Amino acid sequence: MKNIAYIGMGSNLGDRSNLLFQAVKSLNEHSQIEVLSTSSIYETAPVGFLEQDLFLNMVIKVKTGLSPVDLLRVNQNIEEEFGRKRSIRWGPRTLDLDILLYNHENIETEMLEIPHPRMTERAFVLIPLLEIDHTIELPISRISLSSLVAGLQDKEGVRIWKQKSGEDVYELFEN
Ligand code: GSY
Repeated sequence: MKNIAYIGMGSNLGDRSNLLFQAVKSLNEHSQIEVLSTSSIYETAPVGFLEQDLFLNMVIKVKTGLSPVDLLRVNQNIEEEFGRKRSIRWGPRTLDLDILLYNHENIETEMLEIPHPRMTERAFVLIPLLEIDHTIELPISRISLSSLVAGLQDKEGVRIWKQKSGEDVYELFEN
């Protein structure tokens, strides 16, 4: 398992933290995925369609033997398994899993775009991502993500909901 990927996770319908827990657990239990670290959990104001409940968002770092497309399929299966509901395009959803980065690759196909095309505009992605690795850069562009975060307006709506303090990837979900 030699590939490193970062996955953004979000939920604003149902038992939000339990859905994030189930997603981390399912990914970690896959034979070709190891969850290396997680960010804290953040409660975030909705971006896009504003008339909806607050999200819980977090980012995880994984080591994987899967190709980007196979990792996408695993994410989609987990979203389905935990009852993904999404009636409005930018609206509420039970569980959303997005591959943000995969090694330093740039991928543009009909199915998949990596780096995730909207990640640089979203404080609810960049803040947890930088918490995991504050030196992270986008492939090719060498843009510093911390300088991008400073310019984002929606960062005011991103607050720690549960702080990560140790190394255990399940720590956030214990009472
Ligand atoms: O891109 C994921 C879905 N999504 C989110 C989200 O996860 N968090 C916040 N705060 N706003 C969002 N708008 C959309 S669409």
